[in-house]
Amino acid sequence: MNTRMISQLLSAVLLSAGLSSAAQADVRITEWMYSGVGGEFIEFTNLGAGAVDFTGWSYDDDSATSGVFDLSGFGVVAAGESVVITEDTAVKFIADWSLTGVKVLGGYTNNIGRGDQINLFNGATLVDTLTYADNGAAGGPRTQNASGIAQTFAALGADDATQWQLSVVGDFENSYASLNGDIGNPGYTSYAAAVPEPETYALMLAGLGLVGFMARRRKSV
Ligand SMILES: [Ca+2]
Ligand SMILES: [Ca+2]
Ligand SMILES: [Ca+2]
Repeated sequence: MNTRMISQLLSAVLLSAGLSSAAQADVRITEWMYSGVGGEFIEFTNLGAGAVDFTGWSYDDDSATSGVFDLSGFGVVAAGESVVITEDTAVKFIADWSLTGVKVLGGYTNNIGRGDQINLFNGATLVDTLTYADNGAAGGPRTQNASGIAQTFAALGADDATQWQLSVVGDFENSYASLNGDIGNPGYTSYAAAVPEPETYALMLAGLGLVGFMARRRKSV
């Protein structure tokens, strides 16, 4: 591989990195439990490369109306950060799940049922939606006393509940039992780590540059 080819490869890597981060939807529904011994909850995660200001964001169930439950209280949500809403009080939810450093907004009253819809809005714009009903056409797991988690990264944002499954203790999302015995992983998703940070691209490029340098050295010896 000559220097020109290496520099072309580097450009291609840079370009694909830029494109994939731009095409990456920023915030996704990443977990939900419609009913539990403790309060039901929904988790949203910022899967983008940059922070997202939640001022003016809101949640609703199948009435699908923006502004119903205000999410402005989350403030600025960092890249990779998961935030949680619950019908419980935030204080009780945080205690039940032994959370530290997780933003929780409690007290929503537009509860979700066994078959329902989760809608996330930025202003009037629908950012993500998930329709589910284990007893209906939408399918998906019955998230009673255990939350629903996406089987793959691609399932996030796909609005296809059949690509979700019940969390079990010790699964790939590090699910665990709350003090109430509900199973889940509120405030965390392994999928956040699947999104490369800009620093990672820089490291990849540095690595490629080193490979190119060594290749050139080997040739000149
Ligand atoms: Ca419920
Ligand atoms: Ca409903
Ligand atoms: Ca989670």
